[in-house]
Amino acid sequence: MIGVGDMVLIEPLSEDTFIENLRKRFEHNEIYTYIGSVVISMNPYKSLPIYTAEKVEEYRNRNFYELSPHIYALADEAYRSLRDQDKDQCILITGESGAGKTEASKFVMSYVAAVCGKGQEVNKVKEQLLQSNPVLEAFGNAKTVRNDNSSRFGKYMDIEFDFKGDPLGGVISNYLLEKSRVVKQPRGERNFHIFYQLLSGASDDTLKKLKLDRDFSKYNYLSLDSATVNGLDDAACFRTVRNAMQIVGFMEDEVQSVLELVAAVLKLGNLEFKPESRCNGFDESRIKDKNDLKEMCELLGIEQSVLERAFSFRTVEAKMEKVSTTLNVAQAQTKSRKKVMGVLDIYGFEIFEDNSFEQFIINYCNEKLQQIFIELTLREEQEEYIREGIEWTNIEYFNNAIICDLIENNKNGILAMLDEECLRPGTVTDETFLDKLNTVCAEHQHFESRQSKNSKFLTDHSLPHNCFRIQHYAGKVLYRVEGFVDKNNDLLYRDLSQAMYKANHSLIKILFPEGNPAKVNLKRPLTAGFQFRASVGTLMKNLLTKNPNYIRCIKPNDKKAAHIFTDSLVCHQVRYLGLMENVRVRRAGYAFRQAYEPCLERYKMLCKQTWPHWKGPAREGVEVLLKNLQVPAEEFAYGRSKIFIRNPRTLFFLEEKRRQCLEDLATLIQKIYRGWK
Ligand code: AOV
Ligand code: MG
Repeated sequence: MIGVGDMVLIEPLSEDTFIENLRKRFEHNEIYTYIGSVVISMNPYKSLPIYTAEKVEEYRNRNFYELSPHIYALADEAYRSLRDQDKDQCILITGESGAGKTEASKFVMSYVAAVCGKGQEVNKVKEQLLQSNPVLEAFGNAKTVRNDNSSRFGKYMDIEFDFKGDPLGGVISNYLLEKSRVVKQPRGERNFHIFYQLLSGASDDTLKKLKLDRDFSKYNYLSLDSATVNGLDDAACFRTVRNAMQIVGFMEDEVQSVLELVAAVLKLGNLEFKPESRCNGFDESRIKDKNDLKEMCELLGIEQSVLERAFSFRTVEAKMEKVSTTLNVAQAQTKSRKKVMGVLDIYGFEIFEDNSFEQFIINYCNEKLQQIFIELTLREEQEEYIREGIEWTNIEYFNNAIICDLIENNKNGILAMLDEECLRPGTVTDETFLDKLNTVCAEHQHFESRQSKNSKFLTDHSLPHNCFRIQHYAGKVLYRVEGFVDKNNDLLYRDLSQAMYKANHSLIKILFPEGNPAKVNLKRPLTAGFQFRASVGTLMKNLLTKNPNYIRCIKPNDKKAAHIFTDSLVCHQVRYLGLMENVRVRRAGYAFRQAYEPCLERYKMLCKQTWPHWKGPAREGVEVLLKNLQVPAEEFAYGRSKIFIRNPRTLFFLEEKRRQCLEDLATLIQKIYRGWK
């Protein structure tokens, strides 16, 4: 073992030894390290031979601490608890942009797919689950300065299993795609992968049908300074995506419709408008060069005059709706309760030079996830010891609940204020929103102590005039308010959606249901911020009903490079992720706990006094059992309703004894059986 596999065992424990251990392991390609049951994952930025079929076999059905740390051990543990103990699981993957979350989520999924169920029908389901990834990444990931394959949407996938642990299908929910990227990308970044993939990888024939040119420079929406990404073969990716779409279940004509839509978006980006004054005093815009418009209309089956009219009074962006995909394939056995494993892979915390509404939403989402970790791992664990009457010295940690509250509070949270501003009659601009924010937060700051949430809203006179700054758990971020109001309103003018609804194109019709004149809805659509807050709230509630498994991803350097370990960068992440506190809570505590009854039930065969039946209270039975097995007294503590075991090794010892006992029993039965024959 290189260094220490479980940070809980590190001696002496300090930030330095912690980081030194990570570094040592990283240098030897040991990218996984435990803190108890939490897996720390360092991004190696190179492919390692540790995800082979042999590795899968090695980790399959083994106890968590038996082998060296690996993401497969976590996946195996989660899958077995789901299958054998009927506990729904969730895999929570966190870390900043580029730390390796998406890769981790795919390793978990492929491991689970490799070990669960067999047979033709089941294999088909597995393939569909796995192949959803390339499709989603093509349309939802893009190169950013932080990550060449950055997720620009949040993804939560529930994989459903039957009572035997065979996969039934999956439900994917997507969270707020960064759609503004379609129209504009920051310097050094790209649009969504699919655009480049299509132009590079489609056959000449397909491109001709789509009225497209292979040359990126023909399209305004495709940034030129970074159109290709090192080591990324867009053409090959296109073939993978096409194939994946087929496996996931898109019919050939549906694939065609999707590609037509992609082509139409590129054409839309080329439309230029020139203002024209009319005699009635209104400004009207006219489209300069009509060829792109014509081709776009042909692709989408829209009458050119209809679209032109819709465009004439206002220029707006095309809207991409939030979609939720259901991949429910095998419908067999659905009567019995489904078991569920949720895998959450969101966009990681990010700080850019220029941060807008999108970063605000992304970072808010990360705050919420950190909150779950704090609640379940730091707070609840400590509270449980107190509840169970186990002696305990409290461990201090930073609780980011105040930052979440600053953003999401119903009354005076930033999102609520933004909504209020968006709904207010009169002239509403990004500046009026910022004024309001500053006034309200400054007022509170005046009255409340520095400990309040408003101390996380940083005001000082050095701020550029159109910005506000928040002290997030992972660092200070300066947000520029420009576009906040528009992006939150997320309005698509009705004349446009109605024009799109008239299209003779099945996909477009589905995408613009609000354009159906029969369904004119005069209610104001919900704001983007409101919808996001609500869906994140629902997600958090959902996650809290499941047994959490944590993967904490760490980025070793800022250069997307292998072999570089930047101490200061790693240290910063270790701090804000609360990993030191995590070790301290874990060390001071007990690695394993179980209610007395199931514990006695599982191990009672190891002791004559408790086998086959123990008549007294379960707690006393467990006491007798452990004494009998000569487990040292400092290894366990008796809580009110649970037994606490300090060291994982003790648990192995019990498990090993149990296994032997079962084996002996099996041999005995065989002997008796043979004797009969
Ligand atoms: P992220 O999901 O955490 O960022 P990714 O999972 O996309 O980050 O990882 C970024 C890149 O790091 C990948 O494209 C790989 O090149 C490399 N990488 C990560 N993990 C591994 C691994 N285990 N083995 C080899 N290479 C790896 V973001 O989506 O931007 O928050 O929003
Ligand atoms: Mg990602």
